[in-house]
Amino acid sequence: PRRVFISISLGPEEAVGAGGYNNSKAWRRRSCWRKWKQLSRLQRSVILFLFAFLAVCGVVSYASMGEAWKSLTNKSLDDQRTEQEIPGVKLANPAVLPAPQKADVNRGDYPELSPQKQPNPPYVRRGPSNLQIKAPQRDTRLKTRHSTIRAVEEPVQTDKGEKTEKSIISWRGAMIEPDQNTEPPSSKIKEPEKPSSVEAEDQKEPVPINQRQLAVIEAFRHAWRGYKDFAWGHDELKPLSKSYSEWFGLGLTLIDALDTMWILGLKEEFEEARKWVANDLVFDKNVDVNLFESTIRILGGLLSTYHLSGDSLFLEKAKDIGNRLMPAFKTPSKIPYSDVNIGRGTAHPPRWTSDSTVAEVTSIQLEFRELSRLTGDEKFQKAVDEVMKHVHTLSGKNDGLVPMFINTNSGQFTHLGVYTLGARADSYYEYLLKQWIQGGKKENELLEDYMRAIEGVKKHLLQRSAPKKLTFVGELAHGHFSAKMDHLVCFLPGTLALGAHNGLDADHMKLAEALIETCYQMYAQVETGLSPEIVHFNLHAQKGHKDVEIKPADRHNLLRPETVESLFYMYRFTGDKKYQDWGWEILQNFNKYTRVPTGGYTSINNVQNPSNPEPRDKMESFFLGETLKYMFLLFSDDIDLINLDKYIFNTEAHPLPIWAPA
Ligand code: DMJ
Repeated sequence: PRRVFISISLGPEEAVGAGGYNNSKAWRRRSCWRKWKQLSRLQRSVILFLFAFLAVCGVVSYASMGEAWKSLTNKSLDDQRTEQEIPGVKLANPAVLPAPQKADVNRGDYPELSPQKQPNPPYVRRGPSNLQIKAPQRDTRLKTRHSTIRAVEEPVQTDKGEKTEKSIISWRGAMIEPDQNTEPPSSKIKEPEKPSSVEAEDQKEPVPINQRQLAVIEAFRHAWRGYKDFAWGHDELKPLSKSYSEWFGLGLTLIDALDTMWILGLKEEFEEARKWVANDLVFDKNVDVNLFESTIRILGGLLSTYHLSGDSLFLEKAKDIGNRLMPAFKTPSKIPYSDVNIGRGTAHPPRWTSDSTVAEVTSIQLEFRELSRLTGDEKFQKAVDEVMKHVHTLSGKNDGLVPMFINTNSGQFTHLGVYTLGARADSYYEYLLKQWIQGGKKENELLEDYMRAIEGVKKHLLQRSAPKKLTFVGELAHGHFSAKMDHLVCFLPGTLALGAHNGLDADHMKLAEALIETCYQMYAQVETGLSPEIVHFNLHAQKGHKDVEIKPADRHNLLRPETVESLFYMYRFTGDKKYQDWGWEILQNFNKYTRVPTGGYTSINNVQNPSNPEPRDKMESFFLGETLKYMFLLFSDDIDLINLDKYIFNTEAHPLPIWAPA
């Protein structure tokens, strides 16, 4: 049935139709209330529920928006603080060198290279001071040194092209940003590591270079001029014939000299050499190279230059040569062959034997271990560690002293019974200690072998000469002592001093002091003031005879570094100026008897004839790589110029970083 509604007007103000539009508050309130009353109970419940729900949502979202706002405010405060506290430092890169890749050989494992951790909180600098992003101080100091050189030697030049404090790298050809990374890790493992130049150094006053250091710079420049004019890009300068000799055909002198130029502050020379490395250094060559020599000179030189300059070009080249040398380890015993064809990827022993030299197979470890740390690829370290572990277990040693040869098939020592600290065994002892230091002093087998060997030296090889009672290291051949000492043995005082500095027996230092005196006498007792290659000591006083005797076949001098190297360590650790004075005498005698006026220095045939030392017409690459570098460092009073608590020198004087503790 249809329902009929009747509308009744009760008053004028309420009569919409009669009174027109009424929008008064009272009317609206009453109208709403009426509408509400007209709703069913269900409708009213739904509306009430919706209101309640919206109210709850409102309260909750208000609370969370407050939190977000608060944290936003805090973040921007943090950012401000960060900018104020470490200007110029990218906080995502604390640049802490990692734990050594292989911390403990005893465990036989290879601890992972952990990627660098994020700092927490972000603005806190972490790690020991020597392992952090490099502060501008070092750049400033290097620049100062460089400026000093220019001030003395050349008219003042403007600093054009030099980098400002904002970059990590100063002028040395390589520009890297504070957060520069090496390339991504190889397929094998982990993050690659940063160069050690990316580190902070304590804020210290720059140490100006002195007159003796300037003399070394002058000598270096003279040598370099000869190399540049007559042998550029070749292995060695022949300064008399104004030509060159080739050994591997890889610009050996240039590569060996790179980090010396960096340390001496020779900007232009470094940049020129860098260009050659970038454009002309090619390892894809059908050429046989000696594994040891190319490791210590080329791989070592490239790695240290990478660390000093931060320029990834050198790391790329180091990886290339490192990979090309790896076929040497493919032998039945895993004791590497002496020679590798770096173009063909084949390796072989010398033609006449399947033996390798003990010093050679045990003195490539610092370099390959560092290459693993930098690339994150453990294969390099694994190969060289295997050699050390194997040699550790071998019989045929005599109180820690090793024979000179080892067979690549059987893995056994050969030619037993001859023991020397000279040629073919020397750097075995040096690298025992240096690997132990490089790895953070944890690899106990290395230390054990080193300590035992030094006891072996004391027991079997030490003697005193007459008349001056010089302590020297002779040789032992099938039970017979020989009073013969190679100049090469003069690395030993420096190594002993380094060990003592790192906490080993104090009597190692005493022995080092005695031996460096002997090495100095090997120069001082000779007519030219330069040491021969080999000396024989007199054991009994004879009228008119000095301590040192020289055989005609041994009286050449190859511009070798070992004595100057040890003088450097001795001065660093004792501060005794006599070591600097001895080095200064030696430099002057090199200048007197081996300097070639048209550029370069030459090895000589006869150190006993000052009027005709018989120049040999060859400048060995280690004269620039080692001898002059150690001279420069010896004359320096700046212990931070290659700090020995941060760097370890390889046997070719290329400094590599000591790994940070875990
Ligand atoms: C260098 O190549 C190295 O120092 C090596 O360990 C021994 N021989 C020369 C320098 O004399």
